[in-house]
Amino acid sequence: MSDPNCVFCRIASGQIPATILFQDENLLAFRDIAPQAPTHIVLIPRAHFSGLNDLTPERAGLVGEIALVAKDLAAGEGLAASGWRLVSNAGPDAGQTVFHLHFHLLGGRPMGGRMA
Ligand code: D5M
Repeated sequence: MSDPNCVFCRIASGQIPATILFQDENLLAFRDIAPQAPTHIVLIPRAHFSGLNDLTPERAGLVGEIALVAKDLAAGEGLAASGWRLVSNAGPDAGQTVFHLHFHLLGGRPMGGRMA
């Protein structure tokens, strides 16, 4: 369930520091190291799997949990009215670089029609 070579597993286990904003037994949320917007938060399950390409019915509940935590974090960042985006890159063409399921919570600037 954890990959010692995975940067997000290492953040989840405390081996790599991160600015952690939320954690419970299933999930972790922390600020992105290379923010693409004034608010850029990464949300992950603690369980290691590559991303949406490996989502199974058994794991699907994690996505709902992530969305709920994202909603609360967005509100805490003052983004509820201005708007925010929750996106997961699945595979190389989408720009996925870390192969542990994660969602980006982005906000604090207009994004218009751009997806990221
Ligand atoms: O997004 C992977 C994201 O992970 C990218 O926005 C940078 C972020 N990242 C990578 N390493 C770290 C650490 N150590 N702390 C915080 N954020 C990190 P992708 O969708 O795979 O391109």
